[in-house]
Amino acid sequence: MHTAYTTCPLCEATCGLELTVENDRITAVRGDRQDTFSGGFLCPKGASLGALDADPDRLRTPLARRGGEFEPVSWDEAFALVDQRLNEIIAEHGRDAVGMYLGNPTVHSLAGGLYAGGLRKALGSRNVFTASTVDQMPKHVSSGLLYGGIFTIPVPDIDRTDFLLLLGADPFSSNGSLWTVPDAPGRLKALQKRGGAFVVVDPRRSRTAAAADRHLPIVPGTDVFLLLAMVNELFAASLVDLKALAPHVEGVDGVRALSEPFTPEAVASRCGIDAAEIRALTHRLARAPRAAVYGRIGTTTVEFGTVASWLVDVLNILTGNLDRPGGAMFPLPAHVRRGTGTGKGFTTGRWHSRVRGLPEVAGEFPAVTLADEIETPGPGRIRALVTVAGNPALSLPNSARLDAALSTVDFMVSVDPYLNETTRHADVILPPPPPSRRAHYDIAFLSFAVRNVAKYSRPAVPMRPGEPGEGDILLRLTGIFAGLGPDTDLDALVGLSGESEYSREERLLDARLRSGPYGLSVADLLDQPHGVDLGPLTSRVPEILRTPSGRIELCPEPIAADVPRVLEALRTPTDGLVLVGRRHLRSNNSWMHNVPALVKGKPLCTLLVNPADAERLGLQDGRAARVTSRVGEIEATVEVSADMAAGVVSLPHGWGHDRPGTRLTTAEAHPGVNVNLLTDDLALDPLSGTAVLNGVHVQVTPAQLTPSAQRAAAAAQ
Ligand SMILES: Nc1nc2c(c(=O)[nH]1)N[C@H]1C(S)=C(S)[C@@H](COP(=O)(O)OP(=O)(O)OC[C@H]3O[C@@H](n4cnc5c(=O)[nH]c(N)nc54)[C@H](O)[C@@H]3O)O[C@H]1N2
Ligand SMILES: Nc1nc2c(c(=O)[nH]1)N[C@H]1C(S)=C(S)[C@@H](COP(=O)(O)OP(=O)(O)OC[C@H]3O[C@@H](n4cnc5c(=O)[nH]c(N)nc54)[C@H](O)[C@@H]3O)O[C@H]1N2
Ligand code: SF4
Ligand SMILES: [Mo]
Repeated sequence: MHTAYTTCPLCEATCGLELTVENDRITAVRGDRQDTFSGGFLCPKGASLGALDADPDRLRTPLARRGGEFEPVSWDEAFALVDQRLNEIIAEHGRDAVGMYLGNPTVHSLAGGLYAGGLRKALGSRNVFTASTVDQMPKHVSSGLLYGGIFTIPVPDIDRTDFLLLLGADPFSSNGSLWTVPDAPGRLKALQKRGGAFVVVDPRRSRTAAAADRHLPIVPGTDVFLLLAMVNELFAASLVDLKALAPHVEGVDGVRALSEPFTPEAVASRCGIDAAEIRALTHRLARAPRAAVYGRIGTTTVEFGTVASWLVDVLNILTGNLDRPGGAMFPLPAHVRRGTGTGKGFTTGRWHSRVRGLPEVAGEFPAVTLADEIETPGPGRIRALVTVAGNPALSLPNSARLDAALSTVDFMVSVDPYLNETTRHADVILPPPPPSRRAHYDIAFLSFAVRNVAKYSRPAVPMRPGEPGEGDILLRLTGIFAGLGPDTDLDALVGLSGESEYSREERLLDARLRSGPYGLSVADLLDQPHGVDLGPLTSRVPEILRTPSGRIELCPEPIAADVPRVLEALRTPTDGLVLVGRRHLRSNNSWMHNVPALVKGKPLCTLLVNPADAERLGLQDGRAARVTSRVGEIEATVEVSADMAAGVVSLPHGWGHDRPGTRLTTAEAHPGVNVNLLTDDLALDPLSGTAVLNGVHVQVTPAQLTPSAQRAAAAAQ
């Protein structure tokens, strides 16, 4: 029996864990109280890491489809099959015929952080898709345009601020996103205790909204109007004050002009928030000694995701809160070099998708068009698909269509520990080892951390002989794509030579740390199992900028060009019910419903309906409702809740574990329904290609009506 210290890989909070390991199994999980960053915080998901690790449904060997059935095969057999089939397809149809989808856990692993880029490059296909375009791509685009770098994303300096405005985020449930902030609830309560405050804008009284000093229920999809009105008011009331940032910003007048039509009065009824309230909020933000605005899923996966994401930063800049302590700041992680202050800037649309002509963004196409590229005949059609750590069959809009499309590809390989809704379509499944047998360093999330910290941990349990790590799997695939085959020298593939006492990933990380701003090494981190604290965030403008001008380009042309569309939407009245999503502390996107402790108790996948709407629509708590949208219909259990704003219903994503041919014993017993049978693959934010997952128009009727009565009831809405 021994104790191991590691970092939880399950969400962006990067909590330190203390694991008790007996006979190579995790028998207890505690928050690591000595962790320099998380201080012992632990949520129910982290607490279930042992159960997740030992899940009997987790695949232990590769599987290959033989005559319709999956059979265990050796690693060598599995890779040989992938090499043969993919290279046949590439030889016959070219590289674009192989599509790739990278899912969310790719950014939670050291292997993904180090090798996903090389994997994409070696494949050389334009048909690359990731979960970013059902998530945060609007923020990347806005940051690319403002600062020249898509990862140049400021985070609220929560521990030193006086006032936070949070839009479309529920960190009490999600534990923060693009904001690595372990124990967000504790830090928000500490803010209140020291006399500060936070305000939450959300159509649902979320757990975070319930704890806030003020909750503003907003009409879904209208944050862009609210934020423009706040900008308008800053100018109108002469509250614009860039402070130390002034010499580094251009385009302020352009922003003023863009915001002119969006007075608080003009947007109030569309947002469902009084003009006086908008003014008071703006003045509170501007007058707070130190403040920050933050927006997440409810501001990105919407019709105007990029403009809204940009406005979040515009407000921080116009109030002088960007890049100063207590405002919104840029972390300086240990593995990333300092910048030079200028660069090439950022553009999109360097090439376009074959079927819908959608622009490339950050080297990928919108995930909403994956089905089009599989279904539509012609040169460049996707005939083979590689998925890594993704479950697009549940996580992408109009998933009935995508699910059907996945069953038609000639060859599919999935790097995934489960036989689930997506991988059931694969020909070969390559399972990475469980968390206990993985090294950990957060390449992605330390760039969004509210303190500069660094932490590395070796696997808590030794790797099994002959067992490839996720890094080996990704590199062998890279070798296959590069035409070198699966047995190529993996060290050479990543530019390493000679012997070392360190693992391949450790050597690569070590090189990055040594050339990083603190000159750290892997050895330094191995000496500090609870992490190294590198201090509070520091100002980084102008060094961090990579725009051609060397300044923050506050009024980028692509954004300005999208604002007329916003104005048109403001003037176009809408009505009817809209659907939004939500997250729960015991759930994690689509893949943790197989852990009994996380799904026991009250069902999590319910349709939240405001009491007045329930009454009007004849819906009853605990009874089924039929929900219909342009693309599909589902039946969901109603939960009448005064937390929901009137006119808005909410259903979480990641459910619908009732597909045949999966191996998810617990999840299949708690299937829930897949909300993405309702979301629309034609609805997207054009600047980022991101799907509209919030603010989806739906009709809701009691499920017990006859089909014709249902149609009549839906038509009446
Ligand atoms: N309607 C609606 N849809 C949404 C959202 C929403 O809010 N509403 N949210 C969107 C967001 S933000 C996201 S990020 C996406 C997520 O979408 P995806 O990334 O497509 O899906 P996940 O549910 O995260 O599934 C992760 C997959 O990785 C596998 N996996 C788990 N751990 C590992 C590992 O260590 N290695 C490998 N190789 N595989 C692993 C799991 O078995 C699972 O198959 O969903 C999006 N879809
Ligand atoms: N427990 C748990 N934690 C997670 C995940 C999980 O599935 N479960 N997923 C992880 C992932 S991949 C991500 S991307 C992050 C996401 O992190 P968050 O963005 O904090 O996630 P949510 O909890 O979905 O919060 C989004 C909120 O936006 C609200 N909302 C919906 N539409 C609108 C709108 O139009 N305007 C406004 N203002 N609000 C709106 C919803 O009601 C919801 O409360 O969470 C991560 N952490
Ligand atoms: S908050 Fe996130 S990182 Fe922390 S224990 Fe929970 S799942 Fe893990
Ligand atoms: Mo996400």
